[in-house]
Amino acid sequence: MNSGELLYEGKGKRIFSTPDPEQVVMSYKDEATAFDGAKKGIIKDKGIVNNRISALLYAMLAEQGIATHLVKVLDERNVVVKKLAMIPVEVVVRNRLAGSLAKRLGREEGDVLNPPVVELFYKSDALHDPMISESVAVAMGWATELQLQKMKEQALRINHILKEFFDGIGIILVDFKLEFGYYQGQLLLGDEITPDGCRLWDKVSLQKMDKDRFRRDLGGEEEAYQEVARRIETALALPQGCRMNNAVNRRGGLIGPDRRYTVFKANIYVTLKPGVLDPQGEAVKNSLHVLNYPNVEEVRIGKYIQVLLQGEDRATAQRELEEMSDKLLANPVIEDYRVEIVEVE
Ligand code: AIR
Repeated sequence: MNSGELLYEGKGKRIFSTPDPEQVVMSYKDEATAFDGAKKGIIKDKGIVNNRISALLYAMLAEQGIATHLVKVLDERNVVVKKLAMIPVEVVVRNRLAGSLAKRLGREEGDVLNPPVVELFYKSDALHDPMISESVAVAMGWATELQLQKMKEQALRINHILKEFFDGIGIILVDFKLEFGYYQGQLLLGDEITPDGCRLWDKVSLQKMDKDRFRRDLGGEEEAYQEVARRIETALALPQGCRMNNAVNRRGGLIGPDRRYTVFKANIYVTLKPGVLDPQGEAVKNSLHVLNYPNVEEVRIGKYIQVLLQGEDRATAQRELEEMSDKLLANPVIEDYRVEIVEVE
């Protein structure tokens, strides 16, 4: 699938070059690792499911004003992203006590952390991603104080958005890890947000729906990841497994696996045919006269309809919109309509 050069291979993804030096392809693998690579395995179709989950969440975050590296989904395992200069600092946000923090404090998992905790880790498998302070990151030249402040701010905003979203699909967002990088001077959210890098607990049963199932040999990781994807897709009203159609990404126009879609925004103006009586217009005209606008000669009232639709090309979209107008949006016996595609995203 990838014709580009392999630039980097991580534990969960490969990065390939594209003809555009500013962009790369991120390719999700089924391989699962834990404990910084010490434990290895395969979670069937994890790459496909993670691609779906991450692209949907990033598209949602983008809609809420979070700048991310996502450009477009290529196919079921591959996305095009902006090529970032990565900051080797992992930002972890925690809403509940779990994982390494629970261990550090010698406590059971589960307590609510209020306000949420933000922690920084140095991204290094060899060193097992040690926790670092901000001043270490600054002194080592990994990030400036200002950059770290922006990263933490973004991380908390992302937490706010995701926590609420997951809550709505019956999932507790316990904690998660983010990575950031720079692109043309701009701080962007990079990497992925998937059950590989989040702790997700079912709100009712408190069952784990994330990589802890694999880390702790609980089994059922494949089903758990699928269930997370299913709930996200249901919440975003997407046909399941449709692999991100455009409904979620008005900004970037996500692309499905086998067909290329664009989102078209259309304005449809429906007006009465000349000569057709317009009682509503007449009434408004009379009222305007009463309000002391005696120079109004005629008022004719129409409808303005906005439609967002996805289509393979503009001509097809135009044809479909005209069909819709004929069938439903206008009454062709007494009304004219004009379809105007104003924006192609
Ligand atoms: N994480 C951190 N480094 C790699 C990953 N995947 C994620 C974990 C967990 C959160 O960061 O998946 O959701 C906190 O991890 P920990 O081990 O510090 O408790």
